[in-house]
Amino acid sequence: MASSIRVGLIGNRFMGKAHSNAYVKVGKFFDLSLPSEMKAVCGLDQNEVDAFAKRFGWERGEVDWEKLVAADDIDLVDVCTPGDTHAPIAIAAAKAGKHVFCEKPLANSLEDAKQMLAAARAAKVRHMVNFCYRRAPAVSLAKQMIADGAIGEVRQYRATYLQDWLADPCAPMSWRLVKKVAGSGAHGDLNAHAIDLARYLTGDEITEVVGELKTFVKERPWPDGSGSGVGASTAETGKKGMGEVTVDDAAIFLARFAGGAIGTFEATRMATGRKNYNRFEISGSRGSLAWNFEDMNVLEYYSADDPADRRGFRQILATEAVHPYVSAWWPPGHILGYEHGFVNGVYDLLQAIASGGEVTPDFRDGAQCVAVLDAVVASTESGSWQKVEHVD
Ligand code: SOE
Repeated sequence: MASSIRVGLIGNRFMGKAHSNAYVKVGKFFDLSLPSEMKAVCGLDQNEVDAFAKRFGWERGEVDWEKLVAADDIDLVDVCTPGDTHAPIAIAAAKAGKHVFCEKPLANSLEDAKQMLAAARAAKVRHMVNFCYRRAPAVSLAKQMIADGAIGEVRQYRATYLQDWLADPCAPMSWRLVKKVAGSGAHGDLNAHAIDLARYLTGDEITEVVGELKTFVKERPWPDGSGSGVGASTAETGKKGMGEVTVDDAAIFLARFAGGAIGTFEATRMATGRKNYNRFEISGSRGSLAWNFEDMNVLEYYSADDPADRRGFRQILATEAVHPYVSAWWPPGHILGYEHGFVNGVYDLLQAIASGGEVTPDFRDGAQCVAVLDAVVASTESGSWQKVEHVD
């Protein structure tokens, strides 16, 4: 029996920071069955990754992910790289007998996602995709309430995920705008979260979709390294002049669920004024639930079973010790933020590794999400409803 879970992280940008912070915090706030050890972090540049390792407390910095994945002192490989590298890294890690944690979307194609799932299953390792919004206490609470029947039968699911960092046509190029690297744009980046939340919350599968992907700004300047924000991390390419945007700026689709519900999904990086407006509203036969990440501790709940003269949406502040994950954190009313979703997720993963138990969302969930994403793309091309492949 191992005495700790030794982690190797690949990627030291936005997600690399969020995951590093999670490993720093998890053992300080949660009681872990086995402690985790921050062994190695891998990046593109040795000086940069060494500085990153020092800052976050990783024992060493590396620039060769194959070496990290094969290392004897690593039990869990955490993949925080762009989508085109998820499959080779995760498959190599599973083959080396390592547990794998991977950023979303799981892969840029369903074929890759299925191979990742097969490799993880064959190696009998734990596998998890980081859909971080599942672990916001208000979202976990919504899941429990739907399962308990609080809103009756789910009839309509509405998801809107709105950002605006590409609304300015001069906003720079980045890997996120290159199809070969990112797979797709707002669709894979944001609709992936929305699809995952829909599957998680309803416990149902999306079986058919029809949609539209749109690119409004078709070329953008390569960055000079002076910018900041989500899209400003491609200076290392050294590219100059204008670059071609090969992904969507916005993606919308309609969905049919196996259980009879219908849904609308909208993702965009062009919604001026909206920064990370990840919202769902679920209408059921006996009530509704609504949530918006921009006020992430609040769950809105309407019950048709309330007395007729008292009905109305109530706001549940999900900061009580009885709410999911909250007892590990602060007293009531002391709200949680973006980073807590990552810490809560890493806690669940480490506990599953320690116990040998299941953890979700796993690679099957990740692959099913990619199946929905791909079906929407196919429907855009065919102009008609498309069946979503079921991943076993
Ligand atoms: C950028 O669009 C981004 O950081 C996504 O990549 C994340 O998954 C999302 O949580 C916030 O927005």
